[in-house]
Amino acid sequence: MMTEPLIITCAVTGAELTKEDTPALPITPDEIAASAQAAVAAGASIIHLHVRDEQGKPTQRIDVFKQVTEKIRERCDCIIQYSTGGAVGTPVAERCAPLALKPDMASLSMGSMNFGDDIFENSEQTIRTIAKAIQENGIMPEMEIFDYGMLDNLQRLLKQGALPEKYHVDFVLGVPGGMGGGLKELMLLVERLKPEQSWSVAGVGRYQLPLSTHAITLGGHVRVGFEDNIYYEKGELAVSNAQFVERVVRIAKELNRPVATVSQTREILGL
Ligand code: KMH
Ligand code: ZN
Repeated sequence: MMTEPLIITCAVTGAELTKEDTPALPITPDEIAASAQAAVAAGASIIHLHVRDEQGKPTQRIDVFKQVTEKIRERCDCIIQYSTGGAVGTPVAERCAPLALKPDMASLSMGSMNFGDDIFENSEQTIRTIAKAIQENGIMPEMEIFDYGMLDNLQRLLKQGALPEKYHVDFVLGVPGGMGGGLKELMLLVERLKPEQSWSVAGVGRYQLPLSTHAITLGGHVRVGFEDNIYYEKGELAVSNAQFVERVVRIAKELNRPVATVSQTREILGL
């Protein structure tokens, strides 16, 4: 619905990038919290959260998630969504560990895929294990759909009762190894959802800007941030996560789509 407030998610750091890729990447707990705060001040209402250890390596350690969550909460009100994807190769038990902290939301990937040169493993057993931990902790999942067949996995597992019935859908398009990020690809996916199902799109790299605009006009929601894209324009690195959020807010305004506050986001998602 074009009148429904637009939910902006910011994926502030991810697990696959380093400061070598972009010096603006937030890595320490204070950097991540400050970057989240600035993204929220710019208009984001959900923070998709990965954290790093003392060496800057991706980690699913519960103590680090706790510390970063507290730092974000001290700075601003927002919906915090923990990653259960972790980094490629993170064992499933580690991926589930921070869920004990009961964040508002958690991501849940719907299938295995190539991920650049790596393999992002999400066997049915892995999905069931993570889904169970999400459900037991009363968390709202966001289903990460990287490819067309992952919607079939979602339907099948739902029918089998392996997934919570209430969820948000996020299409992550443009990962090398997953589905491309054109409008046709997005339409194929969106047309399979029930009209009342909330969805967002995260375009990777050069797909981020066009897909964000498509989602705004189609009545979907938008995810931006360094996890998915480090370039503001071709050849020009972004200076901050907030810079991406600010652009989405400007486009939404031009297209007459209001931007959701945190409480409106809670209402839309039924949190
Ligand atoms: N790091 C990627 C391999 C998620 O957060 O749930 C997977 C990922 C998905 O980031
Ligand atoms: Zn992620």
